[in-house]
Amino acid sequence: MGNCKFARLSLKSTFIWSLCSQYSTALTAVGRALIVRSCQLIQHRYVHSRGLGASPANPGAAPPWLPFSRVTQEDLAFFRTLLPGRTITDPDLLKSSNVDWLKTVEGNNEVLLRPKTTEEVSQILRSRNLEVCPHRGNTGLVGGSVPVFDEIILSTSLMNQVITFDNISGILTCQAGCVLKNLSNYLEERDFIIPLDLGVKGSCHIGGNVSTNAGGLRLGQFWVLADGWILNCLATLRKDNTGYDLKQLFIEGTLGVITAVSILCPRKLKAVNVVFLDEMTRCSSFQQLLETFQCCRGMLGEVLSAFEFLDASCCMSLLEKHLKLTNPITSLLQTTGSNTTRDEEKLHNFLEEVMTSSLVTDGTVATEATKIKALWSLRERVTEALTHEGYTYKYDISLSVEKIYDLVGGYGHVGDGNLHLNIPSPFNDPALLAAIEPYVYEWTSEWKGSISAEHGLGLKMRNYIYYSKPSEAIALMGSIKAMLDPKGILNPYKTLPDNIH
Ligand code: FAD
Ligand code: 2HG
Ligand code: ZN
Repeated sequence: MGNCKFARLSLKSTFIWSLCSQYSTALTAVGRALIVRSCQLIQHRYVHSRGLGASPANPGAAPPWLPFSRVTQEDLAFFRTLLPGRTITDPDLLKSSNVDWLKTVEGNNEVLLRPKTTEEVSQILRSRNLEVCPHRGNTGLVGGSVPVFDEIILSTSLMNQVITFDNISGILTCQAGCVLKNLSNYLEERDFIIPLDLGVKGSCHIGGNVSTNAGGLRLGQFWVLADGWILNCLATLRKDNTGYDLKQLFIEGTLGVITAVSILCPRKLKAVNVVFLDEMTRCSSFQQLLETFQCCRGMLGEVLSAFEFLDASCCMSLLEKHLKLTNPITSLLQTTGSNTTRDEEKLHNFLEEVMTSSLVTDGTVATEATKIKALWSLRERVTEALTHEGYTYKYDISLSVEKIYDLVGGYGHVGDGNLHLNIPSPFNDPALLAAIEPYVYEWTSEWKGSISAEHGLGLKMRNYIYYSKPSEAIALMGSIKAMLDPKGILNPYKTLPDNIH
């Protein structure tokens, strides 16, 4: 990663980048292997530590433990009667549910519950008044899906049924624990698609997607509030402008548990093309990529369905090294339309235009499903490749699209102005962290960007919310939380800062 476009970087970001390269080259092979192994260990282990709390100087620190009640034998007896065979207390079975996907946060939960119905979720919350952490896929990247101390894990893994699908309106209603890929297969068989595609679609579930607001896809939901109250807002209407839009509130399991969702699904279109463009390796300018993007929007218009970029010098070497995936790309675009001949002609004209104007030096078009999948893997598997590097400092920022490459390179969703900036290091090092933070947040805030474009705040980012939202808005969020969850039992320590001021 060390040779990424130094000339374009500001002084501070050059410092960050050069630190990264020093760290990755200065270690001997043996030392590196040892350090990498120790990095597999957990960054935030709050077990028994009862964290002292974050401070302005250390906003990423453990939150203070809140004195919730412990699970008693009476609670367990109640759960076992309510959920026979679905109340898990075996420490071996609980292990993986206590650790997040990145292996950076670990809780010390002793009970995992697997309800099957909304009514059971309601009973769990209403009757016992214990703090819960809802989860399912556990692919969240900000430590929201695992307990921080000993919160009960409420898993929706058995709430995995499609309830209805209307093939006239395209509205799907299903339980919250349906795996995204299963829903996608279900819909494809009916000539529809789920309007969201993530690299982890085989693991994440629709309830997790909706509660992290991935893809903004919800029409309506069924929620259970902290006191067990069931709220049915499972709209199956495309238009409904009656009152406040409550569905946007149910973020990261902090205000309610989502038990079912309704989603508007588009028809599956037959003509799909994926193109990778080679512009930056030779022309080496993000400005050129933006010009290509502009041209693409103009010439492909309504059929353009994705425009992603990867910094070839950073991301492709990781893919090659850890996953043996080669064939470097720098940007990837997808068109989805209904008319194969017309779409291919549009694409052909676009490619001719960008190559004639020297914005692009090369391009490969894939129309066949396996090749399309292979090209998407190059983009989607960067996150996985990074996990082999040891420790990764992860940032997920959004700002106006022409600014996204001014900080440092990375990869992301150009169309959304969303940059995933990942800085790998052989180990979790306070000196490196101090070089990166709060600079990244300050810079993003200065340019009116968001410090969490799509992954949410969870545990790790909760205290950074002030960089993206005014104090008044955060105070209002605190009031909403206090009203809907007065005892603070729903996914405590997540989303909102430790101190609201
Ligand atoms: P979990 O991780 O289990 O939970 C996530 C959060 O939602 C937690 O706070 C949890 O408490 C809460 N929650 C879960 N279920 C419920 C429920 N039923 N009711 C209330 N709250 C609940 N995100 C994107 O936006 N775009 C991407 O392209 C993307 N790509 C990713 C690629 C990889 C390789 C990985 C590891 C993650 C990616 N993510 C992406 C992060 C994304 O947030 C998750 O993958 C996904 O949306 C979370 O679903 P999940 O089922 O795993 O939820
Ligand atoms: C993606 O776009 C995901 O691939 C994950 O949002 C991003 O690894 C990341 O930082
Ligand atoms: Zn992303």
